[in-house]
This record gives sequence, structure tokens and C-alpha cells, in this order.
Amino acid sequence: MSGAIDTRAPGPGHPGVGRVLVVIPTYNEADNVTDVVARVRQAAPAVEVLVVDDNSPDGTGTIADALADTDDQVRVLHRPGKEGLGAAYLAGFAWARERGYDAVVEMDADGSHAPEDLPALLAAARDADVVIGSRWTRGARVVNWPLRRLLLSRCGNLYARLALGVPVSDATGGYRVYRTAALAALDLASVCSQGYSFQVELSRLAHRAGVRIVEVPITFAEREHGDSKMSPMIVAEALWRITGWAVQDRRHVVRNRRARDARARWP
Ligand SMILES: Nc1nc2c(ncn2[C@@H]2O[C@H](COP(=O)(O)OP(=O)(O)OP(=O)(O)O)[C@@H](O)[C@H]2O)c(=O)[nH]1
Ligand SMILES: [Mg+2]
Repeated sequence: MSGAIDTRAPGPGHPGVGRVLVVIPTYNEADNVTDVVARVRQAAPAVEVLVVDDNSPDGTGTIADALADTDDQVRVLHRPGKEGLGAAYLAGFAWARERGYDAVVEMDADGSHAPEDLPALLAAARDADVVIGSRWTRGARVVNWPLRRLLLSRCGNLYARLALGVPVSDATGGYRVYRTAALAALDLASVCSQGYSFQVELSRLAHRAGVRIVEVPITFAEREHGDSKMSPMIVAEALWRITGWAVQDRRHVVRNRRARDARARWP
């Protein structure tokens, strides 16, 4: 399924949050997609799932189609080729908005984001606009991650916090709930990230829009099957984009201060 609006009956909705769509982007996740979808359906039976597959050469899209054929609460959005995590999520968000979902969840297909943590994230979404499943808040656990990945995540988060002033411990984390009303308040048309800077970009937009952001501790585990799509290019993209946003934000502050001073001189 891709372009046409699906007319199947909407699901019953998650208590206190409403209709929830869990968006799972996939690229070569044939060994993971069945398990992660089954675990989501088990952990939060009222939610619906959208697998967004970028024409994975390993046949992930066909496996996802078979899951959708046997479960009305699972759908698949097929895209013609690999365009990065950010583009896949934006397509999933648009799909959710067109169909009137109340909240969307971002979740990796590789098992790093435990579907069993989803009820806690959704419970927090009753009183928040954005819920970030955090690896770096009290009560969180990170399992089996090599030291270089731990350092990369810690340093990336420190840089994002210092450079952008985003008041969260895990601005790079990709396990999240967004209320669709809050997403509508973000300037998604301006989003340009492809890789994991997408998460930082949305954290910055949410902070600037003044929506309520809360963090919930999660257990994050290294993937057991398939290959990571993390690459030096993705790290480089995050570095130069965060630096660019920081410069932009500083210019904005300076412009505002000058305008305020000018107004004070000419009452
Ligand atoms: N549709 C789509 N999904 C993607 C693309 N790149 C990555 N993904 C998916 O996005 C999720 C996160 O990708 P990972 O490879 O796990 O990258 P990561 O979690 O940042 O890196 P690791 O921590 O090393 O696993 C997985 O479900 C991937 O299959 C893409 O270009 N298109
Ligand atoms: Mg991963």
C-alpha cells in the first residue's frame, strides 16, 4: 500500500491518548521486523503499526506485507528507495496526519527500542506533547553497547545540549511519542536531516515551539540481528547540522537583543 487512503476501520485507540500509530522505518530488517511488530502488538494491543520500508533489498517489505495481510492493525508504506531515517519518519508522520491519528510513535525495527517500554511512554503522553524514551536519565539501562557507541551517544548529547540549549538528556534518542497536535506546531517543512540528526532537529523544533517534553527511562539494547546503518557520514551530518543550528540560534538572539535595544532608545 502506498498512495491511496486506507479505508479500513480505525482501531479502538489507547486509553488516555487516543488513536496511536507506531511508525517503524525499515531498511534491511528481514530478521527483525516480524518480531518487533509482534512485540508491539502484544505490549500495546490498541495501537496500530505502520512499517515504512525503503524498498529493502533483503525483502523486508514483502515480509511486512505478509504481516499486514493477517493483521488489520498493521500497515506498510512502501517507498521506492533508501532516503534515510528522517525522510521515512516524515512520510510516516504525514500518513498519520492524513488519517487523523492522535499520536505517533517512533521506534527502530532492530529491537533496540523495547516494545515492552511502550505502555510507559504512552502513559507519559497523557500529560505531555512529546515523550522521549531516554537512555540517559535515572532508571534507564543500556545493554551490550560497545564503549565507542556509548561515548558517541554521550558526547553527541552533551554537544546538542550545550550548543542548542535543548533541555533533555537524550536529544539523539529515537524512541518517542509525539501528539499529532504538537507535531502540527512544528515546522516540519523545514526539516532537512537524513540520519540521526533528525532526532536532534525535532528536539530543537519542539523546544522552540514550547511544547511539553518529558523523558521516560528506557532499556536500550544493541541490535542482535542485521547491520547498523550508522556511518561516519551520519555522524558528520549530525556534527555540522548541530553547529549550523547553534550559529543560527545565536544570530537570532543577537538580532532580538539589537531590536529590543533599538526600541528602548526610541520609546
Ligand atoms: N525506511 C528507512 N529506514 C531506515 C533507513 N535507515 C535506517 N533505517 C531504519 O531506522 C532504524 C534505525 O537504524 P539503525 O541501523 O538501527 O541505526 P541506529 O539505531 O541509529 O544505529 P545502531 O544504534 O547502530 O543500530 C532501523 O529500523 C533501520 O532499519 C532508511 O534509509 N530508510
Ligand atoms: Mg539501531
